[in-house]
Amino acid sequence: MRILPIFLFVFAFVAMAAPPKTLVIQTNAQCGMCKTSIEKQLTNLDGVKEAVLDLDTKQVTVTYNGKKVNENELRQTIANTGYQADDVAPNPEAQAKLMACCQPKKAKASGCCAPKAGASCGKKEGVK
Ligand SMILES: [Cu+2]
Repeated sequence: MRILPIFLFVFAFVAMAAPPKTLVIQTNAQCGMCKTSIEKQLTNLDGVKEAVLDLDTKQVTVTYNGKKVNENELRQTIANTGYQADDVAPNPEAQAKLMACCQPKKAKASGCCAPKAGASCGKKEGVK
């Protein structure tokens, strides 16, 4: 096994350099407010460089330092904000505090969710 030492060397080198990792997490974000709060909570974490949520796919792409924060912590942060994160269920208390339209069960009934990023849940699109 001559390749193993080489592999370990490369691995050690890569670990030292700590290039940013990227993780895509499936959430259940409903609107621009969901997007803002998920991105904000993630970027508040030490080690997270960037978090961008795509409202079309509801996936958030996180760029982070794998030495400072791990995948489970990223998902847990989203769950603690009140949202689904892959197979991690949302924290029920946090979810209950979200705007009604940001909660999956109430979202359809209230119909107030703003479809675009930056828009507010408090106002219906196109309604004064
Ligand atoms: Cu929302």
